Amino acid sequence: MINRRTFLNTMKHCAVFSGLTGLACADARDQRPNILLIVADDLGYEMLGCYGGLETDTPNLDSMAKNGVMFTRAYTSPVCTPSRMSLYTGTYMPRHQFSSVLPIHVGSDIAVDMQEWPTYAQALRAAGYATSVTGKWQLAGLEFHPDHCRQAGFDSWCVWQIWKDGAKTTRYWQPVFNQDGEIRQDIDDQFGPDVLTGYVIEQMRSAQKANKPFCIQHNMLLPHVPLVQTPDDKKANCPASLKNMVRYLDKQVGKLLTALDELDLTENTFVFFVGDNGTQAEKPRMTTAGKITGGKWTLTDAGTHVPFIAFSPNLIPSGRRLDDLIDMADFFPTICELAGVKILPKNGIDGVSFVRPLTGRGRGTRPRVTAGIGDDFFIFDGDWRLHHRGEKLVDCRELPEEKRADMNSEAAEAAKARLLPDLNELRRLWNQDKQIDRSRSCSDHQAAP
Ligand SMILES: [Ca+2]
Repeated sequence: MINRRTFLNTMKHCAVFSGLTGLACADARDQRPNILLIVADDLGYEMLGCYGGLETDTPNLDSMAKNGVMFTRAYTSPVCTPSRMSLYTGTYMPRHQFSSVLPIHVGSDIAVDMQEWPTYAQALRAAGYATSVTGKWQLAGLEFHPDHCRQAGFDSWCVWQIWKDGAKTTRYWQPVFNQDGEIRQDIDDQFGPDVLTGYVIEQMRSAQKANKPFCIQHNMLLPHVPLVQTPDDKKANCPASLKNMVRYLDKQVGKLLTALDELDLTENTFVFFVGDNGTQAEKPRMTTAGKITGGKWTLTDAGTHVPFIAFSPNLIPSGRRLDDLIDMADFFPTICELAGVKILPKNGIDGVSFVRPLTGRGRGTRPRVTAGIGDDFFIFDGDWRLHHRGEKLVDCRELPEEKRADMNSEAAEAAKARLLPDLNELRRLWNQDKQIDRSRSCSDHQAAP
């Protein structure tokens, strides 16, 4: 993808280069766009000011939305593992069947077979992208599978090693991070999220130096529990709070956008910011549209509706707010399309590219999204949600309020008839041979990382 500004800059670069060497410039710079995919941990859409959130301050994300594209209807499964499997592999939960949290935080040696489940990162790496990943790595314990990030398609990684020497470690203060196979020894006095921000900037810089486009999946650790004091809280002597952790997350996003500018990379980079599942909070959250209750772990709107902002002021028309439905599985084909990478039949993905709405060329083509946890999943068209379990139909026409549909109404009956074929297709996937022993998944919500 090239535009006028990129083209002119390239010509400028070529002129300098050929002037110095006396050689003609034969496409000295790889012009494929960079991808920075930022994934927040446990952040529902209602926590951002730009989505009507009234309880937090998110100036950087609000500005990113204002100068980018804000998708108002992005959905995913309500807990890490099923959501992230859909993100990496472009498949729905009933297909990949990793339906709850893998118990790597309690020392299990279970691992997702990354040959069986190809990722978008493998495809981009094979096409010459510099790929890296940070933060939450939920698909295997690195103590038992030290090369797992590489197998999943990432050249380099700086991830929280959740389990080490027979015990669970921490992500925030005294973080235990595995960088490219080694435990970082230099970060004891640092706040984990700061370490990751530094690593991402380093990765962008080194890809630029190597004249390679980069694809970085930055799995932020914030604002997942436990509630801890951020460095700013410590300075101001404030108690730990979810609000301040979200504020700190926002600040880290701001730092990354500034770094892109300083490296002169903004013009050729797509920045995506998305949540991996709904907020984990006991208390309701107020928004301009009403009160949001519940969140993570539940197959409700609050559990599955996540923020998704795209920012690339030079590559996409900015200042748009779109209600096209986005499913977490859609990032795989979208990223591949933006990078000019062909998706192979072996990938067998369910995702649908959202490049059309992203670039302002038309509406998205996805009519429905899905999400799942445990032994339930749903199909949702933006107004009605039909669940596998009990064929429960939920009326979502007045979100954030949702209510069980009145099956005596014609509208509900028609909605069920429309959604049932798609639900049955998901059931067909779900009833295929199981890829994993799901009894090994963790069902203890409190014990999850
Ligand atoms: Ca999560």
